[in-house]
Amino acid sequence: MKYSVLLTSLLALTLTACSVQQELKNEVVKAETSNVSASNKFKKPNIVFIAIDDMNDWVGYMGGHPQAMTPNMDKLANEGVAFMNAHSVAPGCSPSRNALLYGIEPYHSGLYPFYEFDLHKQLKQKYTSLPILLKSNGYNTYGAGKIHHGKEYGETEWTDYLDADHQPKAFAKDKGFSTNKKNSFRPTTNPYEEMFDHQVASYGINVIKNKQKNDKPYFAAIGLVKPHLPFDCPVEFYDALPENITPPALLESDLNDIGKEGNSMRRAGDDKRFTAKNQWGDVRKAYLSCIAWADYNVGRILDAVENSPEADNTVVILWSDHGFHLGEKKSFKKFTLWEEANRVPFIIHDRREKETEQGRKVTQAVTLINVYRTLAEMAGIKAPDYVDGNSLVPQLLNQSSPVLAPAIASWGRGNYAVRTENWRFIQYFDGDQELYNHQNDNNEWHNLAKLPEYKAKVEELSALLPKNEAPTVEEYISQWSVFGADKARLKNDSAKQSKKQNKKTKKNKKNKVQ
Ligand SMILES: [Ca+2]
Repeated sequence: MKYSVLLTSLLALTLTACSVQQELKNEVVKAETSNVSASNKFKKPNIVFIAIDDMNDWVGYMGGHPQAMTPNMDKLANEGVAFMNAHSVAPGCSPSRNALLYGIEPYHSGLYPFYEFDLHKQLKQKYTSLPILLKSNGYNTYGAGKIHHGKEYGETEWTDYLDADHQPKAFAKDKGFSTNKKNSFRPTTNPYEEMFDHQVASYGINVIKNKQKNDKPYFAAIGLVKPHLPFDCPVEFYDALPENITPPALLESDLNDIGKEGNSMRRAGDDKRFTAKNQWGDVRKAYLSCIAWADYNVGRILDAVENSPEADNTVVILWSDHGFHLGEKKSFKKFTLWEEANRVPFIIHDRREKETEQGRKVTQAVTLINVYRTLAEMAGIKAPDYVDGNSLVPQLLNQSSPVLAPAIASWGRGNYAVRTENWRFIQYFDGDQELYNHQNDNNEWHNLAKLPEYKAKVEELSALLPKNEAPTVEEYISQWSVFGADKARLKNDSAKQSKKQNKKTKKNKKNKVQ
């Protein structure tokens, strides 16, 4: 429609300049391309949905680290559409996955922090999760590994689900180190088949392989848990990395222009410890090895798709729930509103559109909130009205189509980051602000928010922040993960509660003694 209007108006102007004619030709080609996709719209594709845990931009095609070993994700990016400026909705597993899978921004749902798993029962009364949407609209839904944050394997969502085994691990001698079971940075010597992600990928491969012609289309949700802590994976992937790992670029004075709330999100203790004990090299090497291991399993899944009889009617979507700091801003882990904790690998390869989308790179900022509507459109299903975000199908067909939904991340009520193509703006609940220009400051070293010449930019980006915030859902809340406007109050409440509890226990003990 858009193209035919353009065509008519251009013809009416009877412009003859060669460049205009060329432009016209391009538009006609684009118009034809978009007709091709229109014909596919009504054919339900199989969907291979690869969810990765805690993988930042240390992936080859993203350029986050020079020693990344990710041939399979790089290949997928070269075949499909890679969103180069993609970000999590929240830099933590629970809020990120809740937003993506229920299709709702934290500032609309109130789901800013982490929750106990029991919360899902009540969420399903209120919202339609993506698996439920697909299952009730003609799909067989299969899941394995980590999809939701929490074991949610019920039959309302899943035709079948694999709860893979965590086998006891054997560790290679004299490689890496560990301080406890979770903070472990050591390679393993178990056979690959014993590893959780191998089992999870194998389950997905079986779904892909065993699809019969007359079966319903499938949604195969394959949730890999690496590179999440502990950073342990088969030793071959560890040994394939060089001895010396390049550290990320660091600026000693980086934190001088960051306020109280920003600083409170950092894991300063971990950074201090790794620096003092000279352990950052081992930590980074173990992280990169787990990325390589995840990539190996992604490769197994992609091979299965490639060799499946329905390869040309399959959509592959790969995403990570959020990023990860490995020393940048003197921080370890996630839970900040900076680039490193939020930027994620995000690739969509609609194999029905092989010819048109090959290797496109979208540089506009997007968040994973758009996944729900994108997959709903691809499957020809109407998303429920409450669902946030927009379908990215226009960007899959033409990377210059403007993304409609602003890219906003939140970490605690009142704390938000807005990402655009070139800028990151952070607004904290206490009024503090940060502004970074990614055209010349990829590392987010220089906070421009307080400089008078950036006042207009701050105002422009502030206008994108949510106008109304849902109150934080407090049932089943994980207290440790509360940041922002509710932190002090909830901390007080829980302190009062435990004081009360202690008094009660003491009284009971006294009564017993008497
Ligand atoms: Ca700085």
